[in-house]
Amino acid sequence: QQAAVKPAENGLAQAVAQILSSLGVAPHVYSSGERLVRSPLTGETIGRVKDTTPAEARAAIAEAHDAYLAWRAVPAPRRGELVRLLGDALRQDKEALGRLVTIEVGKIVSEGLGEVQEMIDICDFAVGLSRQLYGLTMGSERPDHRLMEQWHPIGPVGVISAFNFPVAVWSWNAALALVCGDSVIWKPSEKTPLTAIAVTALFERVAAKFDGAPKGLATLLIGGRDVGEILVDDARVPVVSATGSTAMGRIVGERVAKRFGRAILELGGNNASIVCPSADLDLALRAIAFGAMGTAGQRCTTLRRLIVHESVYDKLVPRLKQVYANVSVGNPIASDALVGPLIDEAAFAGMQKALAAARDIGATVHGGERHTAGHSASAYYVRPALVEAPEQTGPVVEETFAPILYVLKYSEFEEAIRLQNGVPQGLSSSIFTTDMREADRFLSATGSDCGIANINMGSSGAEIGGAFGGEKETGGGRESGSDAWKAYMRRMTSAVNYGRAMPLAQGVKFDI
Ligand code: UN1
Repeated sequence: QQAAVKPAENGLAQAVAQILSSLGVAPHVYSSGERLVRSPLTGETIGRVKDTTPAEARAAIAEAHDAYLAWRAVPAPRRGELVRLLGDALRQDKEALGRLVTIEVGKIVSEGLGEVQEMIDICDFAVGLSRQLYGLTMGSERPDHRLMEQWHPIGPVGVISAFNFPVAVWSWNAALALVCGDSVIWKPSEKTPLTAIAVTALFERVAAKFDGAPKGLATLLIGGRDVGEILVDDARVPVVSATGSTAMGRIVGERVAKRFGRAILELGGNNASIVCPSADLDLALRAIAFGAMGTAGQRCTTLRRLIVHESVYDKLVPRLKQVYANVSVGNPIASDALVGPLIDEAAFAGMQKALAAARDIGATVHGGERHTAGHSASAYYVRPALVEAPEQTGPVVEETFAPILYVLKYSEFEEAIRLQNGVPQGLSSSIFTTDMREADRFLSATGSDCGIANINMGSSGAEIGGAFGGEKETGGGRESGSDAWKAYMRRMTSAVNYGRAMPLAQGVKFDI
């Protein structure tokens, strides 16, 4: 895959061309059949890419399958060495790649860099993991028998990623899959192909110098839904890891299940924080601000609901209103604004629709308006919205991928837990309290029903060391740390008879 930029097109396109070439992507001008890539910072076209054709996609999957057949025979620690080198290359190119993330997605500079750091971290994790792909041994019930399990490579892993973490999500999957002995086929969001092309070029540079890395070990499919469907339906791809909306995941999950593949789904979140009477409000305020407004509300872990005890509501909410009214919104490469643009016009329309629905249920909306002064007409900058909602209904139970924080009031702790769990999604959650009973209750079986539950922290910004994902409509998948690697391998259970008799399990007799 090549990225095409007409150098004279505009200043931002020129900057992108420079970054791409520093990352080893040769500029190339297409004359036809191109997909335009735009930057949400200004709405300008920053590149042109060609979609992968169905025939090319099938050929790439075949090549990835061949690559897996060779790669699975390479010892795991040696596979880890390739991932170590990938991490080194990412360290070297962190600035350039982070900047490209900022230009293509609109994240502020430190978040663009943070995303690349997340890639480096998961590479480090995977290198260690390459010597720790442990199976168990069990006591056999039969004399002179050994019972054990091993974990083996499974095949090409399909990765479908969303625009909001255009490179980190690939790395959570790819770094693990590669040490597990799998190849990787990536279908990034059609909104962010340039960062994907850059990362793939960087990987190819590393792999080309690595003795024993087969061609097609990590490949890229560019395009929209039709290209993704080819990946989802291909039985040569035993695992498909998909990040994005619940609507997308429902389709991917069903289609992958139909052919008995394994889907790892990381879908919508409608994450809440509970603020208890004993909370440290200064600390909570900072955590809430980053959780709800960071990444312009476009993380799946973004804080979307705040459940505040009535005794602290009038202390906390006026302070929050002030923060919302004053937070800097703007182009993150032209200023040090903390809130960048929404990804596109559709995201803006979705936000306005949710705010209108909130007014319909009697909510009071603070902020949420578009900032146009000094911005191009095709860039969508908004003031984050703080919405005091009378009850948890309508837009409050939905995920809108924009900076909207719904604030609800509670009086009894049980009610707060009920509200926290009373939405279809189950990704992340948190509680602000200094009461140890409340804190531990929140983490217990009868507390939060989410995949992630934090104490005195926000809902977003998880470290790679833990398993990442959530329950209910979030899809149930786990990626990244802990033992998430097991989803990228097949488990083999083996019994070995080292005796001279042939006892059967469960005491069954069958004497011939
Ligand atoms: C996502 O928004 O898809 O926990 C992932 C976080 C990040 C990952 C977010 N480490 O917010």
